Amino acid sequence: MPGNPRKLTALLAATAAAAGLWAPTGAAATETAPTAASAGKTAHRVTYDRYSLKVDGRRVLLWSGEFHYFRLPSPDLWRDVLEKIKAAGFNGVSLYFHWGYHSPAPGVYDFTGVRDVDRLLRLTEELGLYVVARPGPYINAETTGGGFPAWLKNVPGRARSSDPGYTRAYREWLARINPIIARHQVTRGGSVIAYNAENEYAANTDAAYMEDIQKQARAAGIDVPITHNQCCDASWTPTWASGQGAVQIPGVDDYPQAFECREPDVWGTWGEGVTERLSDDAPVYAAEYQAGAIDGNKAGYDKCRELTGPNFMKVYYKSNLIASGATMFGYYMSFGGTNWGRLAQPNDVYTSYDYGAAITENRQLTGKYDEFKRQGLFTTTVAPLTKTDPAAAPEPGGGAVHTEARANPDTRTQFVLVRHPDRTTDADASADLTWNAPDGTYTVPVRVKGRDAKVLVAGYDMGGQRLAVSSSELLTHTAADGRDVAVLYGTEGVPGMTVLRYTSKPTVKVLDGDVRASYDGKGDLRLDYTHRGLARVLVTGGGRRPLLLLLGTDAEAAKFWKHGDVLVRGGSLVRSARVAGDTVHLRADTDEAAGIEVFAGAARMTVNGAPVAARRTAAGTLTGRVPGPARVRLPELTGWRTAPGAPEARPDFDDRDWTVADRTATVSPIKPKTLPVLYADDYGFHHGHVWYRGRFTATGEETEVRLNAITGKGGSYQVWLNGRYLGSAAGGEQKDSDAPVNPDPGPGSFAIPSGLLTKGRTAVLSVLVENMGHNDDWTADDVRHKQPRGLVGASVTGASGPITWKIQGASGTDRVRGPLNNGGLYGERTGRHLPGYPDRSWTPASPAGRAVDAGVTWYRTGFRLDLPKGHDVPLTLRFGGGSGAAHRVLIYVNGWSLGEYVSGGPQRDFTLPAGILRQHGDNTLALAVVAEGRAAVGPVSLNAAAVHRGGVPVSDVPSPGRTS
Ligand code: IPT
Repeated sequence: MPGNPRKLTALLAATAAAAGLWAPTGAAATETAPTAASAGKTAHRVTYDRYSLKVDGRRVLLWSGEFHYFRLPSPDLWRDVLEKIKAAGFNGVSLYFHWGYHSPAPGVYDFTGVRDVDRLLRLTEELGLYVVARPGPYINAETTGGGFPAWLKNVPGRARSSDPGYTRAYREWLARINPIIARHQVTRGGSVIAYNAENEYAANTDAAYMEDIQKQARAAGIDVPITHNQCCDASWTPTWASGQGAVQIPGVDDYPQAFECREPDVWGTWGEGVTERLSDDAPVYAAEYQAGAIDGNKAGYDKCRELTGPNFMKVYYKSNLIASGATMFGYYMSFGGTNWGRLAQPNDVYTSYDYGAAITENRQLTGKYDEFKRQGLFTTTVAPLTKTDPAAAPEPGGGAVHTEARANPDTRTQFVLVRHPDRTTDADASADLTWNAPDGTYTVPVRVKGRDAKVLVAGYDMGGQRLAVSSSELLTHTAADGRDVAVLYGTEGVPGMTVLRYTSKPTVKVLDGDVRASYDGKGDLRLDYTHRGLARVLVTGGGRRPLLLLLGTDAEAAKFWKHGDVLVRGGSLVRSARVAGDTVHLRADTDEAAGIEVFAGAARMTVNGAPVAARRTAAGTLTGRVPGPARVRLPELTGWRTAPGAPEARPDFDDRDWTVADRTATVSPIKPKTLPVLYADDYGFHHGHVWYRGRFTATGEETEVRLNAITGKGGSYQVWLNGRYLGSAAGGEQKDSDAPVNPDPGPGSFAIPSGLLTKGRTAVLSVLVENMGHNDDWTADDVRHKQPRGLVGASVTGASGPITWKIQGASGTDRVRGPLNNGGLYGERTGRHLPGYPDRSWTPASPAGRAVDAGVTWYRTGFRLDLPKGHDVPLTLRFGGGSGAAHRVLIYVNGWSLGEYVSGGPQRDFTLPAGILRQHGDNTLALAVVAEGRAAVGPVSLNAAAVHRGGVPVSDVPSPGRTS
């Protein structure tokens, strides 16, 4: 993440030329996303015009949420999250593919296990979610190296350019990922509807490179439209809308709230958030629209969720829908996940990438989820939204509200935005709109209470009904059992009116609530009510099929779920609903015993495969009762054993197998302060801690060790001389490529106690340096991402001869867990983090209340889980808070690195995803405590973030133990 993106505008150069075109076709109608039926692999045609994407000529409004499979290392949970995304009304997902996650070394790629993206794409296909595939090669995403493999740091040639070195490298990645994406395209019966080239490619651009990415895609059979996500607004040039390297559908990223989560009430820091049209021939594409925030200032993600909460979503998303006419949306993020392993890019994020998203890191649904559902069900139900032009808005009368409108030129359906003129105000304003709707002119009273906005609809053929106008918002509608069911909603306590058209006087029966109906004799049936609870009105006759109209509040609207034509009310999550014969089959999660109601022609109900007693209601629906969750007891973490973990600090440690560090040149644009080059990446050690051991012949006059280390933000390093701990220092970082290269990064000077060194004897300097992850390459200039990790300068004041160095990082790559999983701590090199490590000889002791010395200390224990079957119990590891010197704790569960606790840091709860965690079996927990002085970690416990009956079946992710 670049800081304020506007800062960089000046760096960027403009290009302009002719637009690339894609065959426009088709009439207005909607297309639902691919369904399981399309698993029969029917090929579809994907086209577009200035209004929208089209599948087989039918228009699609793409409402997608961003999801990072690499931040959820349990493929069965991909289903959980994607089902939740689908149930929120999304019809698509936007997926980054992470080069570095798949490639530990040049020419080596892994697409198995937690990296099985073919499986991910099969799943999107099965669930009927369209995919915007975003394989970079550069992705940013606050992930290490912005998605580049760390080995790219050693490849000469500027990344994100057409330099031959980089070209060879990225073509290798594209040659692997493109064929996987290609076989899952909508055009081959799959889910991929668009392909995004590069990512916010606006600084130091190279059009030949941008063009070549697309050539590589086409050569691999990618034939869906190619898109790009331009940073922030069209002032960022090139936009890739025209000229060499142009894409078919240029889109814009918009983060109007910016990222200051400490001030969640400050709105619009980065502008109005109205997606710009970049091409006359392609739809307006909100490629990344803010749906959360990174927590650079460590306010905690709940504050980020507030900054981007339901009110912001109402005001900004609805404003954008009407002001921009966009029909392609990617909300970043729908679920953020975890920077497990060493996935984080250290400047902006820590272990959690919760992002303040609608679905939390622990896969829980929030108030933002409800708002997504309210908006998503609407945008993906109402077909005329796929083709709209700006239209005259109803006059707001004397009232203090702002109106803005769009209309479908074919159906004449109107969409009217109603909000405060100043989006950030929390006033309570009312107005009577004079609305020239397709069916007549109406006076429509509206009220905007607080930070809110509404999109009202007029002149809409709602199934078999005609909605003339309404001051309530439309959630969705279905047709089942020979009648229509429609849900309208509005602010609690605020009056509403709805006009429906009939050819003769219909019969109105108010089943529930207080609704007054009047028929004007000329076709208008007017309903007046106040939004309170859920009112039910049955309208029959009048020349139309029956309508069950449900009038609710925001909260009531959020209780609905829609799967195909089955509308369901209740349950904490309804994953799927299907009617077969006279039975409706639901897959649902419940948090408490509660009613569940189905608005479809069925007489029986099953929930999660089990029959549920159900009865028909007066409203012609079916209600059943579902049980709540079982009680869960979690084990205490006991039986700990401990062992010291920094033998490398001892002068007699055997480092015979270590790599000699004697290089004198580096590819990095940042040059070392002293030689030899000690950059960890240059010796093939890319992730986690590295150890250095330097030897020199002592003069006895030495006074000070002076070092410089780059760890990335938040890291530290530790120094021993002849086994004596000299202390620690903060690791440096090269913050921003706009700033001059820091000449003295991560400095540390360590006084040498007199008498420690003896003249003529070999002295051994041991240095442990953490690597917090690699910087991104947002500005495409190599300065950030190729900045080194490890020591960049070393000298001993008073020494006369040279220091000879050896270096050791991670030994080999864990085949299953991947290259980012572990670093070069002694315990990591010897498998102490793995299941089955023989720790019997270790000292029994728990981390709670026990102090450790500076350096590295390991703890291990095991625990058995037997969570109730058919439940979802997301667990976290909770750090109660320690004391003493600064310390950090690497967390390993069944050998998987699930995060780093940092004393005084923002995160105390660490997500332990089911699958990595054996929910019914034995688990191994290993902690590596790296302390800068004497410190106590404090209590560590298991904690349930929630208990749901339901969930998805989760099988254990293979977690090989120590073999030797
Ligand atoms: C934009 C990136 O495209 C995306 O990868 C991610 O970094 C996101 O922002 C922030 O979380 S960068 C834009 C905010 C300038």
